[in-house]
Amino acid sequence: MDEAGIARYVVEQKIDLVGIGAMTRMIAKAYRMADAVRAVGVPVVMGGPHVTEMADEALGRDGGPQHADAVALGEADHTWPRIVEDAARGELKDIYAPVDAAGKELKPSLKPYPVIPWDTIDLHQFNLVPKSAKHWLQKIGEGWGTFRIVPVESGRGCPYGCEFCTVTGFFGDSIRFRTNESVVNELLLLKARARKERGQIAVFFIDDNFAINLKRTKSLLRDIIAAGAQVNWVAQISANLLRDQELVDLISASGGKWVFIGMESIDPANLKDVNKGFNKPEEYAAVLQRLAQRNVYAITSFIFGMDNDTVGAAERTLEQVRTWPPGLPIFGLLTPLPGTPLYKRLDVAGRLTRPKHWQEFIPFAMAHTPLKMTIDEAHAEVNYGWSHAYGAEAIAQAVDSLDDQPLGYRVNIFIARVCFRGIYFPMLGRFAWWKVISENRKTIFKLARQGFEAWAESRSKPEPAPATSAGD
Ligand code: B12
Ligand code: SF4
Repeated sequence: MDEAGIARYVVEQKIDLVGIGAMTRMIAKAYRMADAVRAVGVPVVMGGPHVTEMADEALGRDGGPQHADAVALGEADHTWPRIVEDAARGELKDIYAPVDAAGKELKPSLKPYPVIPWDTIDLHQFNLVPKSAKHWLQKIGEGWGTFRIVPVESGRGCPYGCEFCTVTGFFGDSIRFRTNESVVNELLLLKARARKERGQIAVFFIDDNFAINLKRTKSLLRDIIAAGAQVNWVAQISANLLRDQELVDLISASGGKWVFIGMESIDPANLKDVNKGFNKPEEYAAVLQRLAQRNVYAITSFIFGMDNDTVGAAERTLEQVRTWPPGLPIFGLLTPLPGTPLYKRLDVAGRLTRPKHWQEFIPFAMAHTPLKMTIDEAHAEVNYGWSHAYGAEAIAQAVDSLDDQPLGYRVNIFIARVCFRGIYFPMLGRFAWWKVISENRKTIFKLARQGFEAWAESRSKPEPAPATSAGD
């Protein structure tokens, strides 16, 4: 919806209160939407990591325009019911803080957790299969009529405190988990739904560091296996925790397919600068090998524009990446998000070039000056990373390196690479898709030929003799 659309919708549906959550990256759009809703006389409450740090901005107390009638600070599990009650009485307050009567901060426990009706809820927004392909894809194997990636939370918090990260400040360093039982029940509901609708479901465990408590994660994965609740899943886990062989075995046995690893840099000096010295670049290769041996692959995330980065950082990183099992490398720029220690350090040093960068959001653009290169050079490094990791040659190389694996794995890595390419090179319009297909035609033909050969081979095998009954 655009601004006019949302205003119309709110009026037509007679909506009395609108809640908007947003990350820093999309806050400018969130404010525009909030302005449109407030213009038709409906109050807006905003929440999430950005307004928690910038409540005055949202409430128009910093000299700028007001966008929200109320702001929910931090985790709003307990404050949301209060907000709704106050709104119904027409007594909305400006700020809702997650504190008890004595003013002490309340961190919601995840032990009692609401049951999400995954068996009946509308899952349309999570579906990646276009409508036009649904009919045909439904008939393949167990059915691919839908492919939904569903976010599931199993715990909150990460105590590591990396300098650029919002999480430790936002959720506090108190780590909380749901019960194994409630997570397993959710997976069972999702699995049954996929089977019933002849579609596929994968789960994205949104925990910031899914294995932050190894003992608990292993016990959850064991319970998933015992209950037969395996679905394909992806999670974020820091590299240091993946040293544990037993954990990797359990990840694979419980349905883990992709692990997102915040590698950030191959330079230990950079890692130390951002308080992520627990990442050891010399062990990245071994970690990725351990995962790949169990057919689990990695989304490896790198940040350029760090203080020790110099021109050529992207190629130096790619030299390493090329020696690792194929995965999905992604590249970003060091971004000072409000409220983070990084923001404060750069602010004090006078290095912020766009202190309110979120108000004029530009994708992949720095908001401060790096120490050993210019801003333009940092932008060029990111461009180099994406262009070279997602060019047709690199994609073909990734697919070929899996030649000893079943066809499904190769198709999987090909589709994933093409989709991830879209993070940096927006895939808008048919022409963009045709261009990608044309550039990668050799790999596509190769995969199609292998698929046809496998199909023909299975057809040429003699039919097994029909079973005879004891009476024949
Ligand atoms: C899942 C996730 C994603 C997914 C989202 C997919 C999906 N379908 O959900 C994907 C992978 C797309 C993603 C992408 C990005 N993400 Co992200 N993501 C997360 C993650 C891990 C979980 C979010 C979540 O669901 N949390 C659980 C819920 C319960 O917490 P919550 O959302 O904060 O909500 C609570 C409160 O904030 C509040 N609240 C939230 N909204 C509202 C609204 C109202 C009205 C009220 C009252 C309260 C309220 O109440 C909730 C309950 O307590 C968070 C980290 C984290 N643990 O939160 C990072 C996080 C939100 N992402 C972050 C970032 C930076 C990004 C990217 C910009 C990364 C990048 N460089 O590209 C992109 C941007 C994407 C875009 N479209 O522009 C940052 C945001 C920091 C910031 N200040 O904005 C976070 C905090 C991680 C971090 N390391 O700092 N992300
Ligand atoms: S390990 Fe990940 S979630 Fe934890 S503080 Fe560092 S970047 Fe944030």
